Amino acid sequence: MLRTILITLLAGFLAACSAGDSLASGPDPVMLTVHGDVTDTNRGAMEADREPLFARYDMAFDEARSFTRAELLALEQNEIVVRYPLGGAAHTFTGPRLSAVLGAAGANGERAIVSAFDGYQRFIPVADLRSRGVILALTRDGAPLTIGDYGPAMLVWPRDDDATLAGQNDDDWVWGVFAIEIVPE
Ligand SMILES: Nc1nc2c(c(=O)[nH]1)N[C@H]1C(S)=C(S)[C@@H](COP(=O)(O)O)O[C@H]1N2
Ligand SMILES: [Mo]
Repeated sequence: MLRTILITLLAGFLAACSAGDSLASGPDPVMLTVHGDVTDTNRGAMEADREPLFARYDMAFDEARSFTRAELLALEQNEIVVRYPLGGAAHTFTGPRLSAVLGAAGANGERAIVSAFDGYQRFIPVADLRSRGVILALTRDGAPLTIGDYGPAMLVWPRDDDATLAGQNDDDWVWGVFAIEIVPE
């Protein structure tokens, strides 16, 4: 009994040490920023002089909700098995539902502007993102999405399971997602 307690304490101590903020093992970087009409924020204004990607796409904000990969993985993970690209082979994607991500950000507007590294943007009704079971996929066939393929995150829709989405094209399957702006309409 005592031995178990000591081992538990030691394990906790070691975990606390390795969770430290060293350069080698520090917290993972932010990979998604939700801005615009959001209430549950955790960061301040966009700073154009040190945030050139936001600046490049004119993403100015006074506050926003940022998510690290770990924070996205801490939300409930859902799986969608679906053929992508349209007409292609089925793949298994996992990640949090957009409803959970937008919920965590306290998103209130009507539309979301989903933006990717390459400047590709889609305006998508928030109601669709909340109700359709669409996920912000972080893995495909068990492997993390990577910057260079579809990563770090991609919108994946359950079009093979939901008859009302059947035949949906790939336009709203945004890959390389790094920002979502919530706008009134
Ligand atoms: N980031 C990003 N996502 C994107 C696109 C894109 O150009 N950039 N194109 C969309 C469209 S129109 C299609 S058909 C599919 C496949 O596009 P791809 O051939 O560029 O991969 O990705 C969708 N998601
Ligand atoms: Mo397309």
